Amino acid sequence: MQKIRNIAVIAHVDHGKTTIVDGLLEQSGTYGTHEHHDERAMDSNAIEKERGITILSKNTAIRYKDYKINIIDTPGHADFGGEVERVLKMVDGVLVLVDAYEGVMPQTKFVVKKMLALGKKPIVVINKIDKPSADPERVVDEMFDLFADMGATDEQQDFPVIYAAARDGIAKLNMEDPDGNFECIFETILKHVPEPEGDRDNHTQAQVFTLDYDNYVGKIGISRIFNGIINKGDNVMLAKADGALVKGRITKLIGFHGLNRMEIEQAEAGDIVAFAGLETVDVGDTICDPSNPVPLDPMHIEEPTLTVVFSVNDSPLAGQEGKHVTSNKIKDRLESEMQTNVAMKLEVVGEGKFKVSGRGELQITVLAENMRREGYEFGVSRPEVIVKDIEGVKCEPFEHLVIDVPEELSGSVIERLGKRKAEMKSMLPMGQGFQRIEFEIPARALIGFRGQFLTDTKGEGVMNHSFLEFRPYSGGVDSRSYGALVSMENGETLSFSLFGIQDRGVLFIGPQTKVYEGMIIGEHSRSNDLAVNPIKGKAQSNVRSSGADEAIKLIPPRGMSLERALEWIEDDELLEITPLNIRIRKKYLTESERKRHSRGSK
Ligand SMILES: Nc1nc2c(ncn2[C@@H]2O[C@H](COP(=O)(O)OP(=O)(O)OP(=O)(O)O)[C@@H](O)[C@H]2O)c(=O)[nH]1
Ligand SMILES: [Mg+2]
Repeated sequence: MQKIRNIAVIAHVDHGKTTIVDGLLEQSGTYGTHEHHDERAMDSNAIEKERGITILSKNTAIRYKDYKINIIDTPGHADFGGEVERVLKMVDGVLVLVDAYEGVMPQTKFVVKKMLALGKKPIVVINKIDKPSADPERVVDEMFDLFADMGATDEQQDFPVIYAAARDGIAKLNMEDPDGNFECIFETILKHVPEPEGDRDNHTQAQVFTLDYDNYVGKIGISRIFNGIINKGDNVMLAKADGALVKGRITKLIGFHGLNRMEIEQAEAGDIVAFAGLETVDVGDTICDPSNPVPLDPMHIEEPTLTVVFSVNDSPLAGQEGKHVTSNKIKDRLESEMQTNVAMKLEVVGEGKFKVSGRGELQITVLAENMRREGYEFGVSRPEVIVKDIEGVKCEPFEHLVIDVPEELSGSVIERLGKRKAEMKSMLPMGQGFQRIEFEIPARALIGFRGQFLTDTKGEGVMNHSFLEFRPYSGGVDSRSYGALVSMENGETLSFSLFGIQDRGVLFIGPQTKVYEGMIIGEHSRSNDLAVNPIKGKAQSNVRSSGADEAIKLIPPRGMSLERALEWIEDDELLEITPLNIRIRKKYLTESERKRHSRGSK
């Protein structure tokens, strides 16, 4: 048998998971001497790189002494929490990272809870000890309390601790020790992570935890082999979650080493490998021995909590900027997304309308962003939470919200959240004039809150939330407090007219921008919508004004990113997303149509 250790790296967002994996690759000598690699190399796709976050969990393998260590880097953002749970089933130990200043955050709780429940052996890494505000001993205490609160076994509670500055490649077992390298991490893994159970002489059982797609070989399943061996060319039985057994053949077997994947001939119990050849493969399926197919426990897949409707773009500017604009194209693209993204669901709800459900706004934004980069053009509606019936009671998702705010602002933030039905759970001083306040709040009330919160705290506040549970529906919550500035004309904006409008609120666009009737060009400073004319030129006069034009000073518009716009819109509004622009519009473009429909709804 090969000597193998399988670990996952889990933590709250940004606590340094991908950075530490980088260091483990580097310091184990897995990167060849001439191999070029980027910082945080595991964040390999374009959106991950740009945003500096991990979206998909990814695995790699390193060699340390005569061991192979399979490492799975997981996403820390709450929207991708479902992945973490599946990944945890594939490993025997975990590195739980926690920021030496921020301490236990919502997603730390979420992942620790899952990890403990699955009986995994944790190694706690207190990361970013180089931060001037770091307080490692406090954070160790917080982790100890968290484990105790979440019902850790004695063995789990007795976790080893490593102090690290992952970015600088530094680690040590005691704060007092001089800075060392990652050797202590490797050694702790070998010592504390159990060796994989199972045997290569048993009947084959491998479970798929992630899917990938390749244009040449088709669907790829990444799986952990729990028993037996898999050879390239093997005939196997695929046991599906619904109990069906499907025959198939492994046409390609792929092994991992550092950032590379290579074809291999054979793999055995304990290892993590990818394979191609089974087109119907899904997450949770078991590859079995056809002579004795015994499926492994199915995997729990998190239910979606949020939906939006993707639709064919029907704005007056439709079809001018995108390559793929038809209902069929959009449908095909969404369907192919569902092939590999098990956390999302798709439903056709009408002519050119598709309901897409997922775990949160970020997950949906990432899909929309990928599509616009691929040349798609489409509309997206306001996110809605999924309300469901649990034993006759109407329930909605609730979230655990943690905010860090300057003390003098905490009053106003608490008041604002109170209006949104948040229940305050605790308040703690964090040092440097900051307070940490925890709430439980309906997910519905969080839609649109981030923008408001950043404005209220002048960008100084930090907020984090993660899914808690479904609870009885909490009744109506406040929506956006400001109306929209809506264009009443088609054409191109002029500085002169924008200048006249900018006192009415905050503009989202600048001059020489294409607009149409019903397009939203800004936020009104009052609660009602206001129709404005952004294309009106200056009245012609015979007298030459001396430099009047130069006197026009426009306030820079508020850039509306996809997320910001998605959070901002109301039920009667839509986003128009194209490869070149993100526009905000009214569903009904003319004022008379809007009047008619608002009357109808009352
Ligand atoms: N000061 C300091 N910064 C660090 C350290 N380790 C990581 N960082 C920084 O923290 C940021 C987040 O690091 P990542 O490795 O992307 O964090 P992550 O946990 O993978 O984040 P997600 O995958 O999005 O959940 C980056 O800017 C890193 O450079 C450290 O030891 N000290
Ligand atoms: Mg990461």
